[in-house]
Amino acid sequence: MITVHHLNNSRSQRILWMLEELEQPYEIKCYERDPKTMLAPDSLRKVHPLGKSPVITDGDLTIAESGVIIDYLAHTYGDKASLPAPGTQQWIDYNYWLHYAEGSLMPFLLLRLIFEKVKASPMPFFAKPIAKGIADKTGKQFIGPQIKNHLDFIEAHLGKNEWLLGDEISAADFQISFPLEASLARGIVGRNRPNIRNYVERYQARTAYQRALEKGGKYDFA
Ligand SMILES: N[C@@H](CCC(=O)N[C@@H](CS)C(=O)NCC(=O)O)C(=O)O
Repeated sequence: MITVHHLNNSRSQRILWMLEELEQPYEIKCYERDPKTMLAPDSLRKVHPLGKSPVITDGDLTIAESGVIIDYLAHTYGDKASLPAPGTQQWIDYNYWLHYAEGSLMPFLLLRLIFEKVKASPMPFFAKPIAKGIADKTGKQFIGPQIKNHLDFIEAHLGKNEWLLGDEISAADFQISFPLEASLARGIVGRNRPNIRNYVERYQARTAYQRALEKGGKYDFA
């Protein structure tokens, strides 16, 4: 039996969505973020030394990193016929989007979140304008343009493709859901991105997505 070690408001929501799409039985073990630090509880380290979510166990296997989990589930429980053959452009595109979400897009969203937190953190009054100045400058000159570059790219891609890999939903769509949902929730994706908005709305309306939401508990990004 697959066990999903699920942290509230986190990337593990996309694993629940995938398992619901696959109609694969699984159980959920829930973990709650510390409301102050937002970190996962130490008990998650018993499953994997980094103590991050998602992690799944399946029999003797312990699998961390959402890209690896999604790829494992697609190959183990998915429709093998729909998986792209190694060496083809489809296979490269599948792997590209699977790695892209965590490897290229998430780091800039995380940087933005960190600098926003720095600005809002309590600090001596004389340090506040300095911290705000550094955060604003970094945001304007580096992080903001990088995020715009990525969102322009995704917006253009979704203008030409219903799903990331074309006409059919695939594992790559589960993987990109978290950064897009976090971007929408934080107002980073605005009204000027109709393709991203429609794409997210389209998959969030799927019954499997709705079932995953019910099972996963609190998730602020849907
Ligand atoms: N690249 C990893 C990131 C895992 C990760 O950082 N997960 C966050 C939740 S979205 C987490 O566990 N945060 C709690 C913590 O760092 O203590 C993946 O995609 O699985």
